[in-house]
Amino acid sequence: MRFDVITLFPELFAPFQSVGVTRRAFETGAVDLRLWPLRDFALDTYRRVDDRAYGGGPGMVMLVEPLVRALEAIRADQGPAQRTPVVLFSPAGRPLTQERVQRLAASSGAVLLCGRYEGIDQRFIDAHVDEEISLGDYVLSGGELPALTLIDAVARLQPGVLRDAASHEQDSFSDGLLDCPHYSRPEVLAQADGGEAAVPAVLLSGHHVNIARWRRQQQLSLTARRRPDLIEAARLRGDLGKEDERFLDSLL
Ligand code: 4F9
Repeated sequence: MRFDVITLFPELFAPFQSVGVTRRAFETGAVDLRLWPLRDFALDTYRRVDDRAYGGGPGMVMLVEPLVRALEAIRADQGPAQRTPVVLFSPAGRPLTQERVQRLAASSGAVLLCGRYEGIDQRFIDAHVDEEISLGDYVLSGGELPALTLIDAVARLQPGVLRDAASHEQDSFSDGLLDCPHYSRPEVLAQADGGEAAVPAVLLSGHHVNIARWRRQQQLSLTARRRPDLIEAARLRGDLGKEDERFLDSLL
């Protein structure tokens, strides 16, 4: 799959090309990241990509024409068979979910448009943007961090990118619930107050059925406490069985 990123700050993407899961996704060719520096597509010799807003007010607006020229260059590079949808990161978009990430991970990719300044001329959005995505109800100084967030979330789902192929089947949200707690050595941890923090005994029991049940119950109780909306959604999808419902009842 490919991501074509339109940005004023391509250098922000470099660290992710040299470390971790994203590096592996780029090296194996699972994800083809292409950066399109917006300033290269400016019309004038000052390489202007923004201007004042009609109607007045503070802040600058990203100009239509450089964006159109960047998108034309991407379309020419892709060829007609590989046209991918244009995604804009904006607080006005639909919230990003793991379900959306999974669908994108199975697709041929997207053009990621990273906004800066107060906004983008609405005429470009109306004509060319297929989907607006929000990371949450807060304002950032641009769309680069959301783009990197999306690329990371998608990259780790590509076959052969995670060291352990099963590890994302356990992730929070992969079954619509929060993840269970995890423990490693030592079995008993000395604490500053003189007490001890032990690993839950069931995890040392070697009894795989009991361990699986304990983990499921931990997921259910954590999700019920922190994110009751996710319990309701799982119920509506039919993802909760009789045993799950009995356990949830026992928490009240
Ligand atoms: C984008 C904030 C997505 C949250 C883009 C300023 C943004 C954002 N989610 N804020 N530009």
